[in-house]
Amino acid sequence: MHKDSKAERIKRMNIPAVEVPEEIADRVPPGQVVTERFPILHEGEVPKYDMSTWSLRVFGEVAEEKSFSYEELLALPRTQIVCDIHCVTRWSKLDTAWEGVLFRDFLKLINVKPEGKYVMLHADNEYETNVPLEDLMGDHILLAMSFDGKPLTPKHGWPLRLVVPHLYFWKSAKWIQGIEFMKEDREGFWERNGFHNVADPFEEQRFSGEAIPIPEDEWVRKEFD
Ligand SMILES: Nc1nc2c(c(=O)[nH]1)N[C@H]1C(S)=C(S)[C@@H](COP(=O)(O)O)O[C@H]1N2
Ligand SMILES: [Mo]
Repeated sequence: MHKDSKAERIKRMNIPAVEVPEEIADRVPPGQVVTERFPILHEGEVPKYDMSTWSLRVFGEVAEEKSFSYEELLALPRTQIVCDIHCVTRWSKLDTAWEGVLFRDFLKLINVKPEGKYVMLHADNEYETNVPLEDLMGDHILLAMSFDGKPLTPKHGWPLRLVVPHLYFWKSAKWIQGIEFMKEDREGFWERNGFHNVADPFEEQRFSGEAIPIPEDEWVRKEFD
C-alpha cells in the first residue's frame, strides 16, 4: 500500500475521544466527531455554470434517455428533510436541513429498465460515485437544491447535489451532471481509491482495504462555513 494514499492517512489520523452527549449518542456513528460547522470538501475547483445551458442527463438502463434543464427541475414537487451527515474524514453534522426533489419522486419521470439495479452519479470535476438503486428509494434521499432554507452555495454543490444521509458523505455528489442506471455495479472515484463500496457509517465501512495513491490531502486544507 502506498504510504501517501488518502485511505492510509485517514486510518492513521489520531482523533481525540470526544464525549458525545447521551441524547445524541445513538445518532453518532463510531469514530465520528460532531461539528457545528459545515466543512467543505471536494476534488478540484468549485465549478461555474451558465444555467441557460446547464442540464441533468439521465442515461444507461432507461427506456429513453432524458435531459432536464434547471427550470424543469425547479418546477418539480419538493420535499424538505432534516438529517444527520457523516464524512469518512470523521466529522458528523446533526440536523442538517435540505430541500429538493425526492429521488424516488424524480424516478416517476424516468422509465428505468428492470435490469437497472445500480446508479452512478456523474458530477464535476469528473467526480463519480456509485449507489445501489435500492439505497436511493428512501424518505431521505434528495436531489437537493437548497440547504438551511437558502439555495445551495456553489461550494456545497449548487445548482444540484445528491444527499444520501445514511451513507458516508462522499456518496452525496455535489454538482451532479448525470445519473446513469447500470446493470452491474461499478466503482466510483473514491470507491476505486481505497474507500468502501457500501459506506455505511454505523458499520464503519470506511475502507475497502485496497488503497492506491492520491496526491491531495483534502482534510488538512479543509474549509468550513
Ligand atoms: N462533485 C463532487 N462531489 C463531492 C465531492 C467531490 O470531490 N466532488 N466530495 C464528496 C465528499 S468526500 C464529501 S465529505 C462531501 C462534502 O460536501 P460539503 O462540501 O458540502 O460538506 O461532498 C462529496 N461530494
Ligand atoms: Mo468526505
